[in-house]
Amino acid sequence: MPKRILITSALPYINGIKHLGNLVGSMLPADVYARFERARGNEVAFICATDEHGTPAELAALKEDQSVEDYCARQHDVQAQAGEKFGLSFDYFGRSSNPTNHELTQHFANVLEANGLIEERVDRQVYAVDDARFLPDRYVEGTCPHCDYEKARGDQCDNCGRLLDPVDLKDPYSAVSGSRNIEVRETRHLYLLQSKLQERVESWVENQTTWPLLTRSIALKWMKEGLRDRSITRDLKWGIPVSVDGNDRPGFENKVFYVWFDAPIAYIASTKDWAVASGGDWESWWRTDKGAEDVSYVQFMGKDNVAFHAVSFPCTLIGSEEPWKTVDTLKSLNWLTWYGGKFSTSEGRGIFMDQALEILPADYWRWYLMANAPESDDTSFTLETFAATINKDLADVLGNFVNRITRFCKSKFGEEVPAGGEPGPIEKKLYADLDQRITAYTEFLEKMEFRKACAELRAIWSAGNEYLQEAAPWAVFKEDPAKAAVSVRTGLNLIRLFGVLSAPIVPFTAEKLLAIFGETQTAWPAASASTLLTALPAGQEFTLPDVLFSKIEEEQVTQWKERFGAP
Ligand code: B3M
Ligand code: ZN
Repeated sequence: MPKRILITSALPYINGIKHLGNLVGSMLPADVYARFERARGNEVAFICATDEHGTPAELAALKEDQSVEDYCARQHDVQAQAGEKFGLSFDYFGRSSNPTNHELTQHFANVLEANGLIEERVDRQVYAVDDARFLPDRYVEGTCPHCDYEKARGDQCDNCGRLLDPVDLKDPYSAVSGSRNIEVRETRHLYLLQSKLQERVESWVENQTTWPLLTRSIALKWMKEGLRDRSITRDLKWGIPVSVDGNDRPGFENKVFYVWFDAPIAYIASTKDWAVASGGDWESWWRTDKGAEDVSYVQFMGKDNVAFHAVSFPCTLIGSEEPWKTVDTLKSLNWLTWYGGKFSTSEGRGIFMDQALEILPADYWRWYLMANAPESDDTSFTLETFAATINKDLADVLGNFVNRITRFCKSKFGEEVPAGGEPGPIEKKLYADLDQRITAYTEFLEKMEFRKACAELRAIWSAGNEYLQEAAPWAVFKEDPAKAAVSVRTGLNLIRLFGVLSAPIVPFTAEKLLAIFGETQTAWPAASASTLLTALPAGQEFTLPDVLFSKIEEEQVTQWKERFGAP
């Protein structure tokens, strides 16, 4: 029976194209997992979207002199295209600003209120007299009360990393106009009474025994500190209105929901948009009364997003008292750093998705990023280790193997799988080795331990090289052509098997490997290596592939270091 697997990646924020750190933090591992589960014959819904509300969107639009609507529409397309070029196989890449998300967000707010979980409270907020507006979150900057950094933003200090309340900033000024004519004024907001949900959410978290350690410990820490009521509205124009026609809430005409309230709801809304566009049934993925009870739901995200997914979003879902599907497995990743420092969208530091593809094909990045995924710790990206990894793993090991065997076959047997001979002891040794490794590789992917999975895949490629080295068909060909035929046939079958196994991680390369034999898509191997490596029949034609990977030269590294401002 195929399983039904719902996969969501944290929604990339709309303010500009994402860097490699964002990519490996959620979208890429989610894609690898989605591709793997599809290959195993499972039914997958892989959903993502741009996260479009909040102050960073408005500020970015302002900077580019565009309306926020136009800015978001354009940036959505830019991100959708970059994702496609990276091979991110979303079933749907939606937008949190879509009407469906407006409806669902308002729906949740209404039911939460009906359940006694929402309350109006009067807040003190930073107000810019000259701008005639409140300055929530990033609209206000000033000096950090903890470390005296002078450009701290209202919601967070980039220097010491602490979360801030805008009213605590020293010497505040407006990020919009620079005005220092600032007051603190009273304003009404909606509060979600998370404190009332403490028991229900805590027992739900405690039941999540399959969550990885990192996730679980973050969630339990929040539980221990006690859930605090949080404001879910902001004094902004861009966003999902609180007050809508026919449902007027006096005093909330110029307010919208807080971006972190509506963004996770966009997972549901985007699934719905997808279903509407493709004729599917979204409720069977999200409503446990409509079939979702047997869905396995996996979320991918960077570690800074865990609290929102392990606590806040569950508060919304559980507090609604409606039968919504909640997450089963929450895979969170640490940071990828740029030479030990921060990748930064606002400061343009590091390599961004579009730039990466300008210099090398997607699979080079996909391989390096997944093989070095920041799973157990933060991991430093450097162009030097990147080049070394590509040259060794992709060019020397995988590329060279394919090149060598196909060219040798062509020169001695022609462009078809050679006949003759029977597998002997070295083949049997290879089968046994691969049986073990394929099982391990499959298990690592299943458990989403990507670094280990990549190490195993690399070992599988190497096993091919070692086999060829030992069988040495070029040396035995003269005396025993049948024996050479066996190793060449095995080698060609290995290429095909590499194609199947590598597909979740380096899909474009996998496609090329399979195309050598005129194949396109193959299911995850269920058989043992002895069957897998005798799958291509003698006489089967193949096409000589172009060189799969070119090595990265030292001058290129030097050039890129300069271009991307590497230290
Ligand atoms: N947009 C991640 C970020 O930009 C945030 C994720 C939302 S997931 C619902 O840091
Ligand atoms: Zn600080």
